[in-house]
Amino acid sequence: PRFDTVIVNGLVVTAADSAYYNIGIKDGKIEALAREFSSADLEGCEIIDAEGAYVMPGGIDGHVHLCQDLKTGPNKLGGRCSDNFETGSRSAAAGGTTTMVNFASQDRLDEADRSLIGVVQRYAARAQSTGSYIDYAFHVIITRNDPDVLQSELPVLVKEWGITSCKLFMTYDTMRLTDRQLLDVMVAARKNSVTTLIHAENGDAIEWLTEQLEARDMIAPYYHALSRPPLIEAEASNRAIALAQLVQNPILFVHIGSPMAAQNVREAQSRGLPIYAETCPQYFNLTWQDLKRFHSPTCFENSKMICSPPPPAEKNDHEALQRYLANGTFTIWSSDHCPFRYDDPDGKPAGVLEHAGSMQGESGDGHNPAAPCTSVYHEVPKEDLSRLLARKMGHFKHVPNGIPGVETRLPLLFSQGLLTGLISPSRFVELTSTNPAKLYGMYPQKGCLMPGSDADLVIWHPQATFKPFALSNSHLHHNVDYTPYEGQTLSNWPRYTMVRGKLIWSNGKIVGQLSHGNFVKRGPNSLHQRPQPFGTDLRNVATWL
Ligand code: DUC
Ligand code: ZN
Ligand code: ZN
Ligand code: ZN
Repeated sequence: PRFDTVIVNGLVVTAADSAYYNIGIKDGKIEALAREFSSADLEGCEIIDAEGAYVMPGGIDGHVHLCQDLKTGPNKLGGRCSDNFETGSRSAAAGGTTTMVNFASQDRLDEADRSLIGVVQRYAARAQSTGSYIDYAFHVIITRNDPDVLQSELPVLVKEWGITSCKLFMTYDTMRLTDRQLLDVMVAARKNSVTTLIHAENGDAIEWLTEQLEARDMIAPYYHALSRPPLIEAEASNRAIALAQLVQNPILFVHIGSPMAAQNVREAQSRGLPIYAETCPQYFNLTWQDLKRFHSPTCFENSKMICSPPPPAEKNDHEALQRYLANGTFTIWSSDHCPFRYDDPDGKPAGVLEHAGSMQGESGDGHNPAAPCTSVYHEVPKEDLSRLLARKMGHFKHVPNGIPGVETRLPLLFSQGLLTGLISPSRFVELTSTNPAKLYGMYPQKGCLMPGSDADLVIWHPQATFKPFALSNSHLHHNVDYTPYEGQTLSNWPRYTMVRGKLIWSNGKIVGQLSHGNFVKRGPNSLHQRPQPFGTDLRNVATWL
């Protein structure tokens, strides 16, 4: 047969356009596209009938945390990760994602982690130990400026591992780099064509505000947001843009959560600077109110919603962020999947016990202390509770930052962005697949449907027959015991997820193999066309740095 599989009757959407055509797949790759294949061409191959539904390049999630074991410091990213590559990739596939880029994080307090190659090897071994249903790659998180390591190891990471992106932090005392360290690492990244991801929050200001809140006993989960008001991200993003411009290094801001920071990005882009931005569903669905919701003064379910940057204050901010999604400011839409369980004392509830009284008088939504508590938190075994107390944790700053969402990333944007008309189907594909593929050096192997590209596809349900439903965590395939989007109405869901020609998810079931997912060796960023140093203008550091 000419093909192994042919997708028929699909409304095929790429970042450029949409049209009805058939897709012929051979040996895991797209072999040919045609208005219609002849019956001779179709003979002997498996036919998948899309029944008029959207067919798109598979989702690429550029921001996933699996098996991340950072334990150091308060105000932390660390906590026990409940998803490994098995459960994480299973959940991703069920939500239409075919490739994920995970973080391999250097632990600054662990001397053994001085070697970035060692860090990457450790994470790669974790992926290999379970396997993965979908393809995967790694960003490296650099938490220290060791010039010798950067000089000797970055070229190896790029050439041998295809790791062409790094993340740098401006906050968290055990992770952040000072401004001059940021400059040093950005210059090293630029020399190696490594795309720099920036977590932009002003760490000093967060620590100062946290102390101010502590002095007033304002340490319940809600105050996490007050320790990081929008100015925190606005200031840091503005500073990072200036530093990036100084050394002419393109940067991508991860998880932008405030309209002020998005506006900084917009302005930099209109000045022609190579500044890119990622945003995530939490910033379009949650507000400070979600951090306030609690059942009784000793119930801290709302620690589930703690993430950094925090959700915006109110619904108006969602609308503002939506405008940046529609007008092209945001480059990619990622999940920032952080799999911290609520029933795990080393997960979400860590630290909310000791100061339980501080919520008194701060009545949240639906507060009824007389009603029985339905919080899972109260079911944490007694010995775990005493272990928590013994560790003297009791504060939002001890709750690991981040929330789960690798599976809901595409469906939320489909319902809230594509079906509402906020963004076009092509913009949907650009945000969820094509741009991450280009930015992270996987295009055109991934992120598009050209002959020769990997046959990574997501096929939705025919819209006319799909019954909207209320999302519940029991629908999801991660190993996390909650979803921040519980109860949200979703109006479609991926029907088929195909990775390199193999169905991984089909009609509500995982049908793929853990051995199928491959490590993706990536190339340079192709979204950014690196300008050649030109002229003799000494204000242009590219001519002399
Ligand atoms: N940064 C992330 O990338 N994820 C969760 C929290 C954080 O600070
Ligand atoms: Zn971050
Ligand atoms: Zn409760
Ligand atoms: Zn993250």
